[in-house]
Amino acid sequence: MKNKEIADIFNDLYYILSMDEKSKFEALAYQKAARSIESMPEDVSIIYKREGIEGLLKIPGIGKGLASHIVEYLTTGKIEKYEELKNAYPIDFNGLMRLEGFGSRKAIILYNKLGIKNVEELKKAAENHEIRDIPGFGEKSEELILKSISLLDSIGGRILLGTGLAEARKIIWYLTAANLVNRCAIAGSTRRMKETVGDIDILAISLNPEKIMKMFVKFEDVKSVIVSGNTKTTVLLNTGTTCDLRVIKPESFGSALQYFTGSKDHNVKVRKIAIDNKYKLNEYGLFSGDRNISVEMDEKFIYNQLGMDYIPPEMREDRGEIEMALEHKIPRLIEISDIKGDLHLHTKESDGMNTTEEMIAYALKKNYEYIAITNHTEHLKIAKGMTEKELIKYFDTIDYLNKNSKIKILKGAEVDILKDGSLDLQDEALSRIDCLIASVHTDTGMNREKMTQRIINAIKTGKVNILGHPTGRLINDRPGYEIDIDEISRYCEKYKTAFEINSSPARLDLNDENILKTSKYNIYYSVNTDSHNIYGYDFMELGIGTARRGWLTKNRVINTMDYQALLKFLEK
Ligand code: DGT
Ligand code: CA
Ligand code: CA
Ligand code: ZN
Repeated sequence: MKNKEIADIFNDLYYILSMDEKSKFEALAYQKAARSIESMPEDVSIIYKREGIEGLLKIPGIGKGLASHIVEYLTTGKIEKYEELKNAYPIDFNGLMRLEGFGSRKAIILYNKLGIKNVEELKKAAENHEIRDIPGFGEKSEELILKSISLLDSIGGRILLGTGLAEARKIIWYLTAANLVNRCAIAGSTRRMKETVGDIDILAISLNPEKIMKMFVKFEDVKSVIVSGNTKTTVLLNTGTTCDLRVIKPESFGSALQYFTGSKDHNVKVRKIAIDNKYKLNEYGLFSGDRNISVEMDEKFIYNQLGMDYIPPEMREDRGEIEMALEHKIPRLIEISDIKGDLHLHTKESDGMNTTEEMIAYALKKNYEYIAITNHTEHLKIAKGMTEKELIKYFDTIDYLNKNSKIKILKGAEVDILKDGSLDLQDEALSRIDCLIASVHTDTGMNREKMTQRIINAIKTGKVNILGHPTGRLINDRPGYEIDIDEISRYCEKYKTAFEINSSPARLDLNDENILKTSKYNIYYSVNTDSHNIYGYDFMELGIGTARRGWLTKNRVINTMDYQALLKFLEK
C-alpha cells in the first residue's frame, strides 16, 4: 500500500514542521492530508494510474502542491523536500508516536538532549536510566516509556485487515494485468476477514510459474525477497508484512484454496472428517485411494463430498461451524448487498472532511436507500462537536435537502455519553432526531462496574437507537474499556438499542467474539462505517466481514431494513 507509506511521510512532515511556529499551517495541511490518505481503501497508485493527477485532486485535503508530492513519490520513490528535512531531523516520529503518552514535544526534547532518534534508542536510554535526569521527565516517565515499549512489542507485526485486504487486491490486480494468471485468489486470514493479518496469502494458477514469480518480486511494494521458488515465493512488503504467493496446478485449486484459507484448527477437524469418510484431504486434492476426485475448481465440492454444507471463510475458526455444517444448519450470512444505508457518518459540520452534499452524492453512487448524518455533539471539543443550536439549524438544512432528494437523509447525531451516563444533548434537538448514536469518547479510565453503569444509564434514557463503537478499542493501539457486555445486552433488549458494528479499520467494534457472545439475546446490530470522508463508505465490507465472523444473518441488522421498517425500529 502506497497509502500508508505516503501517510507516514506526511505525518512525519507534520511533526517536523510543527517544531517551528512559522510553518504551523503548512504542518496542519500535511496532517490533514495524511489522515485523508490513511483512511482511503483504494491505493493512491491505482487512482493515479487510472485517473492521473485529477484523481488525486479529488481526495479531500489534497491540493496541487500535495498532489505533486504524491506523484513525485509514486514515480521516484522519494519526496525531495522530505529527504532534506529528514536529514536535518532524523527522528522516527511515526514510530515514537505509537508509544502511549508520548508526544512530538517529548521526542524533540529527547533528540536535542540525548540524540534519541527511534524507539530502539529510546529503550536503551530508558534502561540505562538516562531519561530520568532530563527536565520534565523523571523516574516515573522512564518506567512508563519502558512499559509502553513492551506493550508495542507484544502487538508484533500484524497489520490491520483493511491494509492487508487492499494490499492483497493490489497484488492480484498487478498479476492479473500482466496476463500471466488464469486464476488468482486471496487465502489465509485475509480471506477469513480476521481483524489483523499476520501475512498475506495469494494463490494463482499459471501456465508459466517461472515468469509469474519473476514478475511478483518486481512488484512495486516489495522491499526484499525472502524465499524464491517456482511453487512458492515469499517477499517482505514495505508495510512490514510478508506475502506468500503460491502457484497451484489447476486440478488442485479447490483443495489448495480450502487448505490455505485455514484456519489451521478448522483444517485439522475437516481433515479428520475426510479420514473418517475414507478420504485423504490435503492441499493437493481430495483423494479416494490414489485418485484426486476434487477435479472441480471450487471448495464447495469438497465440503459437500464430506457431508457438510459449504462453510463461508469467515466462519472457519473451529467455533462450532463444522458441527453445524454436518447438520446442514449453516445460515445464510448477511452480505454487503443486503445493506440499504449507512447510519454513522460525519461531515464538515463536525470533524468530517466532506460537505453534506458530497456525502449524499457518494451515498447515491452506492445505491443506498437512506443515510443518517451523525455529527459529534458539543462536549467533544476536539472533534468540533456541534452545539444544540447549531444542530437544530443543521436539521433545518437536512429537512430542506430531503425535499428534493432521491435518498432519505435521517437527522442524526453521535451524542457523547457523559461521565454519569447522561446524554450530551438537550430536549429540543433530541425531539427532532431520527437516529441517535450514543458513544463514550471521554473519561475512558473508569473501572468495569462504573463504565457498565454509565452505558446502562445512557440506554435507560430511552433515547438511544445505537450504541456507537461499544468497547472503544483501537486495534494494535488500545484495548478498550472493560464492560459487562451481557448486562448491557439485557438493557439493549429492553430499550431497543442496537449495538454498532463499527467498520472503521482500526475499530471493528463490536468484534466477532462479542457478536457471538451477544447474539443469543433478542437484540439488533447496525453495521456502520463512521466515515469522516467519502472514501470511508467503502469500509462497509470490513464491518460486514466482522458481522459474518460473528455468524450474523440479515434479519439481525437494522440497516438492511427498508426505510419504513427502519423508521419503525428507530421510533422511541
Ligand atoms: P496469519 O497469517 O497469522 O494472519 O493467519 P493465517 O491463517 O493466514 O495463517 P498462515 O499464513 O500461517 O497459513 C495460511 C493457512 O494455511 C492457514 O490458515 C491454514 C494453512 N496452514 C498453515 N500451516 C498449517 C498446518 O501446519 N496445518 C494445517 N492443517 N494447515 C496449515
Ligand atoms: Ca497468512
Ligand atoms: Ca502464509
Ligand atoms: Zn465516535
